[in-house]
Amino acid sequence: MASRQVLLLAAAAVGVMVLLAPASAEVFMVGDAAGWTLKYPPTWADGKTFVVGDSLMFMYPAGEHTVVEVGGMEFMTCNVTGNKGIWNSGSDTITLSKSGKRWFVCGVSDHCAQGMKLVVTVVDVATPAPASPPESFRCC
Ligand SMILES: [Cu+2]
Repeated sequence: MASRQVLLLAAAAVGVMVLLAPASAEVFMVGDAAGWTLKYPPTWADGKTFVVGDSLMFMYPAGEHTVVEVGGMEFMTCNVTGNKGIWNSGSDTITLSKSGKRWFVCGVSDHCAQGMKLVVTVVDVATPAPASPPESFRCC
């Protein structure tokens, strides 16, 4: 009888772990159909949840735009000097490797001022419950 209860508990524990397991990493196509162009919709990121491990894919005609990672202050003013990184292949995938805010703008001409700017807030995955066994497992 006791062993049966343990089995049930174990099954329940596995079920909980499966439910809490992080979903596989998502790849977000920045701007969706508009891509990373002057048609980039400024509200694109609204309502989206970016989780550590997800990535952003910037698609644009190479040579016409760039992706420049900047700080929050630079983002406000479209200042790309002292940037944290530049991508210009036209098909740039940037992995969101840690939680926090990241700011991206286009570094070409006045495109940033025209709306080619993206801020994302990256959140940690909901962490599964600690691995310590339930009370009943420890007992004799
Ligand atoms: Cu541009």
